[in-house]
Amino acid sequence: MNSIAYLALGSNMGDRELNLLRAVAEIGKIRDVRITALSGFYDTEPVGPVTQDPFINAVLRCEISLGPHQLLDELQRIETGVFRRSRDIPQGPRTMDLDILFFDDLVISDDRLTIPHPRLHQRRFVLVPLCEIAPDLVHPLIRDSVKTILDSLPAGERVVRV
Ligand code: PH2
Ligand code: MG
Ligand code: MG
Repeated sequence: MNSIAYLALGSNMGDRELNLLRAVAEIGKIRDVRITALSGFYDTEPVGPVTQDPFINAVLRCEISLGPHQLLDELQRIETGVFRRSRDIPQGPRTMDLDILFFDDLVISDDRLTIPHPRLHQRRFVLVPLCEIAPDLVHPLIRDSVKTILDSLPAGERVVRV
């Protein structure tokens, strides 16, 4: 295990908490991935252009000996294979959304993957659970800790621990 990745989990369709628990179990089953921290689960107001139901969100840390694109392949396999998610409305409702937030301090942008996740620094539903498990983690582009980034956001959408 030679890298550390932080992943965001989100669901706003079906049994949202059960979906997150199932996703954590599936991520734990990936060869070459070991989960080393899991935040609490948060009930969060939907953010973005689409009117939709509230989400449950969480964040986890894992040790991993896959590359970022191999990890993306595994997460997409879980989204489509386990949760039967099909091509859906961008930023719209979903049974499971698994996003890579950070992968070591890599900065990547290609047609499949942008790391760090391009909107994480604006999203309380990511930063609040992330601060629970890694407040001192430094964003490699912004060069501030996630705690500092969260503290500098204006009061925003509802994020409540369940
Ligand atoms: N995901 C989105 C769009 N909006 N809002 C919340 N609260 N949580 C999410 O995970 C979320 C969202 C698209 O990925
Ligand atoms: Mg997402
Ligand atoms: Mg996604």
